Formats: sequence, C-alpha cells, structure tokens
Amino acid sequence: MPKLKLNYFDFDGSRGEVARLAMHIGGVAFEDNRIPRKDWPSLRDSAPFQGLPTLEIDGLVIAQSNTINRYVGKLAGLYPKDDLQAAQVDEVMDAIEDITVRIGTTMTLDDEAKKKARESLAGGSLLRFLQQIEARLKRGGGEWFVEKRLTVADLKCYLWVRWLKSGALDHIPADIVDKNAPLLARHLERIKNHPKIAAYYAARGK
Ligand SMILES: N[C@@H](CCC(=O)N[C@@H](CS)C(=O)NCC(=O)O)C(=O)O
Repeated sequence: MPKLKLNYFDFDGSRGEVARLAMHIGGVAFEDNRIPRKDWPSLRDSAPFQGLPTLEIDGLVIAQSNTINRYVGKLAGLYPKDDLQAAQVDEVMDAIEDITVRIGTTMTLDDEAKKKARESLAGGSLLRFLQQIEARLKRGGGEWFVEKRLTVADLKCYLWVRWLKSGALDHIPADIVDKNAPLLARHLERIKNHPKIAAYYAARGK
C-alpha cells in the first residue's frame, strides 16, 4: 500500500471529506493533514491548481477531488471495476462538482445579488440537478447509485445533500431536497447511519 497524505482544510465536509470517509470505511491508512484556514494564503501557490484537496501518494502530489475520490475509491473497494458502472459513478460525482461550482460562484456576491442568483439556482439548475441525480439513484434501485452497494458516488452525494439541507445557504430553501428529491433525502439518512460513518463522526464529536 502506498504512503498516503491527504491535504485538506480542517473542516468535516465538502471536497476533501469524500476521500477521508472512503479511506476510513475501507481501512486505508493515511495521514489526515488538516490545514487551518489562516495558513492557506501562504500555502495556496504550493498546490498544483491553487486548491484543495491534494493527495500525496509516496510523495507524488495529485490534485482534483474527483480524481482523488476515484483513486482512493479503488484502494478502499468503493469504486466499480466494471467500466459502465464506473462511468455512472463518475457522472454523479462530476455533476455534483458542476453544481457545487455554480453555487460557489454566489458565495462572494453582495446580499441582493446573492439572493437573486440563489433563487434562480433554486428554481432552475439546482432543481434540475437534484431531479437528475435522484433519477440516477432510482435507476440503481433507489438505495445506491450502482451495484446495490456503497461507492464514492454515494459518499459525494451524501456530503452535497447534507450541505443543501444544513440551512447554511441563505436563499436556498433548506427543504429543497425533501420537497423535490425525497429519495436523496432518504439516501442521506442511509449513508449517515452507515455504522462506520456514524462511528467516525461520533469519534470526532460531530
Ligand atoms: N476542481 C477542484 C476545486 C478545488 C477547490 O476549489 N477547492 C476549494 C476547497 S473545497 C479551495 O481550495 N478553496 C480555496 C481557494 O480556492 O483558495 C477540485 O475538485 O478539487
């Protein structure tokens, strides 16, 4: 097994958390390097694409969260071997990345512009992404995206839905998932109650 070091912010969510959960579930040993926000400005230019997470694999630095998710997913047994199943996992992860970027562009807007942009997302592309991702869960049987088992797509979706439902996004109704994608709301509970995930957050005091 290679020596792994995951570099991400000291925060239990978003892009770097998928790999943490996957490695924890799969029993893959890694160094969890949690970077305090205050240190980021001085470290930003040392990251290949000026963003986190990065994964050091025997010293080789790999960036891009979904690339990292696939790599650790394979080590953890949470990524399909079959190409068609793998493509469906990739599609879900890339779609979530896409809509996350769209939501991310609203973060720095002033409140009036943020309200307008987020209301437009909530009635437009966010709604569509929720419906399309729910349709993919349904296609997989309603509980898991593929292979009737947990993969990194489920972990990425869980963290995204948790964020949407948290109420942290002003002007995006916290019940948008419950109202428009009830299978995804149930999927969140399924992943949250996975014994290893529940134990992981309990140990972290979350
Ligand atoms: N496409 C990249 C985006 C990386 C990214 O923007 N990460 C955020 C944290 S989730 C970040 O580093 N933000 C700080 C910054 O951009 O300065 C990926 O998927 O890893």
